[in-house]
Amino acid sequence: MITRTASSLRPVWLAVLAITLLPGAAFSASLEMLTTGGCACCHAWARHLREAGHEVAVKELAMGQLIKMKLDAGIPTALMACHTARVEGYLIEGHVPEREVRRLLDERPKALGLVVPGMPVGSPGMEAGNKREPYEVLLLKKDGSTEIFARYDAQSE
Ligand SMILES: [Cu+2]
Repeated sequence: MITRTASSLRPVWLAVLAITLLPGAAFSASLEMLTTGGCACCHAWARHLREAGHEVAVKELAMGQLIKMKLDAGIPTALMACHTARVEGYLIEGHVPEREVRRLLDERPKALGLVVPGMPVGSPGMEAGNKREPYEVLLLKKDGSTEIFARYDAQSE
């Protein structure tokens, strides 16, 4: 009787242990990435998100449509990058590292989303060996202003 009780409790105990040891391991977001056809670095960024456990649906638009969508969404021209993703009411513009997307969804600030303007060498999807130019991840507010959300230093070799 005692043996039977112990063995029936074991799966529960293991599940509790797994949850305790792996916080956030089950976190998986569903993104939609809007891009133009043939954008290799956009797809490389999508792969970076998928490798971290997220789902990324890809929708290809004509360049004009994509830019119109960005403008309509409130992304200033100066901050635009190659692709725009949507996730849980936020916009992710450009090569934003997955850890910042995760932090955004964790902290849920009042904002349009995150932006990495242009396409910095060494950002996720823009890998070039171990080289990285310094870049910032910006939190884009609804009024068009930005705040530094994260900073990535230069790296060489
Ligand atoms: Cu790109």
